[in-house]
Amino acid sequence: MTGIILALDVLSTEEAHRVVGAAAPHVDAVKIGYPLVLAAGLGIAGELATYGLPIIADFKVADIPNTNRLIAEQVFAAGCGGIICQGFCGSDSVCACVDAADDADGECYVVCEMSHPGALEFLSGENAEALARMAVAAGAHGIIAPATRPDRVKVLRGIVGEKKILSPGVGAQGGDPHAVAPLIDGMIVGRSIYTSDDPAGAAAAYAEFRR
Ligand code: OMP
Repeated sequence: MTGIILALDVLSTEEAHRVVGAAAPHVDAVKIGYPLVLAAGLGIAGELATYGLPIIADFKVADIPNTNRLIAEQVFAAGCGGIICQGFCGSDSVCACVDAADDADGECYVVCEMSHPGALEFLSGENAEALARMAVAAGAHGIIAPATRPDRVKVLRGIVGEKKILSPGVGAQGGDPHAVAPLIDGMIVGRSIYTSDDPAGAAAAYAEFRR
């Protein structure tokens, strides 16, 4: 099953409602992060939850366990159903997010390999594979892996088994949705939907990957 996850990196409450109001019937979850939350406040999570879609907080949490837990608790209390954390701080830091997610009946996803070219400097190859193994051991609900490198998603799938793989990098970053769709559980799509004059139509263009 591949779902479409709308990456809502817009910069105002009004724009957030305009895009989600239009695109909601064509997507399966909404991902919010620093751009929107710094502009509109964390309360936007609860507002967007009224559209009936799970809200994933992409704060790429990367701190000591205590701080990670405090961040994650705020995220779930605000109405989010999922959180994205970094893995490179270690398993205790990841476990803090996983525990907070479990307590809230939510989900925690660990970034293993990123989609941009700079990821090849540190966040790919053996490092990414070690992060994926750690994410599984930590009880994470899934990982983030790059749609820009389907071959790498395949390798990481071999490590995480049935865990969810959410994958950004199609559209504006040039990843091929056809290549990655069979390998993943969620396709994260941002600019190619939210910069469109017709966000509903732009989101509907990904319908063939929802199955
Ligand atoms: P677009 O490139 O506009 O489709 O947006 C992609 C979204 O996925 C943005 O919100 C990024 O912050 C996020 N993202 C990546 O692009 N690459 C990654 O490796 C990881 C993420 C993420 O964790 O969501």
